[in-house]
Amino acid sequence: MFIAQRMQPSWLWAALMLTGVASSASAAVLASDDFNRADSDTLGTTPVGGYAWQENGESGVPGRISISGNRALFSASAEMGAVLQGLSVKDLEAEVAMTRSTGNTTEWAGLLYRMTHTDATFNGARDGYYVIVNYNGNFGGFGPNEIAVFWSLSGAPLVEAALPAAPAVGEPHTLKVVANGPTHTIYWDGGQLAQFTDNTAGRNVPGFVGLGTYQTNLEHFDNFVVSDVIPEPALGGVVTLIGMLFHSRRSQRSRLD
Ligand SMILES: [Ca+2]
Repeated sequence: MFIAQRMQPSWLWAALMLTGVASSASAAVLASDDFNRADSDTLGTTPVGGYAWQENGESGVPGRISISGNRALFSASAEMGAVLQGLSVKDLEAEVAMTRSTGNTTEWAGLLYRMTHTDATFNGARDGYYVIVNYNGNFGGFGPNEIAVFWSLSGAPLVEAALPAAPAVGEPHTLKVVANGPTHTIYWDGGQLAQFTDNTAGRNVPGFVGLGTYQTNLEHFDNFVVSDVIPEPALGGVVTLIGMLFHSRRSQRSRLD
């Protein structure tokens, strides 16, 4: 109150503008893949970033993870994963367009991040965050048409939320996660769906990013993008900034007086 009463509007604006600039610093794209290339039995490398996809699970069989119609196609009935080699990041934004391309046999599909290993699949054998869109499966009370995030597929979900509507076969949807320190936010088709904080030791660390499926018989992924995230300034920093501006103005006035 004291500060607000004594500060001139111009100083308030300056403080607000600086705060805005600090919290909206642009993120840089680290890797992206539109999968727009010739059909192939392997995913290859990302056009932006040049990271090689490591295909896990049943990828050894041609066609189980492939480029098909300018999208990535996962077409096995077991756990699968595709993780970028050489890109380890902690604070990130990861986004992908995903399309459930068959009906009842499709269970899970989604994103992996902060993974300890690049050979991860949706089987929980590797530590990391699993963002799972559940079309048709059941796992510890986590049911169809929900999104949940697990650490290593162990224990209860860290967060769980119902999808706005059941994804129809052939209908693309956008899944995005923003991980900033211990705070994780999940978006579906651009809208925030869930958020959680995880302060467990050993989880606020860099790791690998990728795609995963489980019991999925035809899931298409497209437009995968990984960006870094500039950590937002702590509230204490903002208060300090305003305090410094106020102090500076009072000093000027003292000298003038
Ligand atoms: Ca594409």
